[in-house]
Amino acid sequence: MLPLAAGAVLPILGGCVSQKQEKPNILLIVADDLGIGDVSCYGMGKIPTPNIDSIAARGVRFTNAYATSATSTPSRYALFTGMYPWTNPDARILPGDAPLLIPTDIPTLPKSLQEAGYSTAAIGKWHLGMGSGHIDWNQPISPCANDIGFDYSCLIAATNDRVPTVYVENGRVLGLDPDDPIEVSYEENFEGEPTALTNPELLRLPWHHGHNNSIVNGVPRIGFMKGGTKARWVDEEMADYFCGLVKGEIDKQTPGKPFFIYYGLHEPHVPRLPNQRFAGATPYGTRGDAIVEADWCVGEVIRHLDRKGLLDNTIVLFTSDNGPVLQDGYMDLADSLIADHTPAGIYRGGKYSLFDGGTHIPLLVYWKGHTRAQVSDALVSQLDFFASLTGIIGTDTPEGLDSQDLGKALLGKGRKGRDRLILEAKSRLILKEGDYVLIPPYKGAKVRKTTGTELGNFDSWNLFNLKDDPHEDRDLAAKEPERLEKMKRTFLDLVGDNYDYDITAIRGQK
Ligand code: NG6
Ligand code: CA
Repeated sequence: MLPLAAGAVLPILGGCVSQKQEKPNILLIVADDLGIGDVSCYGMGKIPTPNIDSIAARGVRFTNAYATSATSTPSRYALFTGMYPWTNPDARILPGDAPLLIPTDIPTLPKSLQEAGYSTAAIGKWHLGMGSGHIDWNQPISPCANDIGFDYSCLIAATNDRVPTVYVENGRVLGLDPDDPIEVSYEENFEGEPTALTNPELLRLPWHHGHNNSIVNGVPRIGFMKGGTKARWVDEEMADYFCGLVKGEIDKQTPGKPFFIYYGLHEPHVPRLPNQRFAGATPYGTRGDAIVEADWCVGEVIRHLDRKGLLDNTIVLFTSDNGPVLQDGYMDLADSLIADHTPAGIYRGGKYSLFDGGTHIPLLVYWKGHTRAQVSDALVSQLDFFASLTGIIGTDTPEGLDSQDLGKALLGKGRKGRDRLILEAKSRLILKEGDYVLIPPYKGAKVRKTTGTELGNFDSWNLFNLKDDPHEDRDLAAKEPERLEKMKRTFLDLVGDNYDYDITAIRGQK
């Protein structure tokens, strides 16, 4: 056990009239498509992230932490529900008008925290759907994030490249002019509305693949949208907007009542349009500059907590929803300017991939007086945040979750992580167990041409030892047949019918 540092919260003693809060606040920051090599304290890449690194300066830096999935929706589903995303066949990249993916009657992390007396807020990227079918964006949208455990929410419905390009606060589009109603479609354009195909002259950021529907702020998007002109976000102001909301949320807190804030950073997901003041912050183009912007936001929020005297009793977690990608649909030069920067660090693949770079993400955890500067190689997943955080704050953890209580590991008080973890990329599943990873055969292209991603699709079972071979270059299937058989059995026992050689065709994911 670590000794409690001065200023750490001690249990209230009998007779003490102190209003001291017993449970710690929780600030969970989840970046979008940020690689392990994009965070400078991992010592792999070249972009400076001093504010994010400051979490690790007195906290735990995990070198073996995983999102459950190589894309956002399933990854965030697991994080909030504590369930493997492949147990819900709808948990895959959602359009901006998708219904709420998380059923309102299942346990969620924010609900459990609410029950434990927390005020809860979700700010930033959502991508878990809202409403129950066809959404009228001009009316209150129900159910929404507030129905799965958040007292307050202000969100982008999906991603910053998908319509509608508006903020949705507590289920209502913010700043909507009733005389200019919003309409959204993922099927067809609205008559007379410009798209990237009909009006390329309106574009200030050209598209590379996909992203050729409605144009908002000179940026072509996925999906069609009409109206809601005043409500549309300004991409370059999004970081300041959400950062300001998080600070405002901190200011709103009642003394003595703990809070949970989920802060979904939109960076460095495409389109990468950081504020002008970050232009040229790195030699890596707008992707690098967007990462510096995200780092600035993290610093702002941490400094704000500190100024308010709240940092001392706040568990700060910083992570990313999936691995990095350079070319994800716009001609923003992210790939040609990459030079010596390595977003996925020493790992192979990235976003969308079954290779390690798809899900091996940064994770930093800091809680003053409880964590000390250290590096942990315990295998932990965002899937485990639910049971671990409820365990740490001493409240009930619902039965039947896939989430494991790794609270000790998360605070650096033990090195015991998970024994094994199923990872997912576009419905394809693999098994990670100890130092080994088992990749079953999958039909489909070896490389996703549009993004240049090595997908990890093999014709046979592949086995890698990540400790000796972090880049997964040497298949050990023939060399270690016994381990291969054993891991195959474990994998098939765990995933059952969810393993299918041709799964992407079945689930319609390309
Ligand atoms: C893909 C988009 C990509 C990105 C991704 C979601 C195309 C061609 N590509 O379908 O640009 O938006 O979805 O990313 O449309 S995620 O990080 O939210 O999962
Ligand atoms: Ca993502």
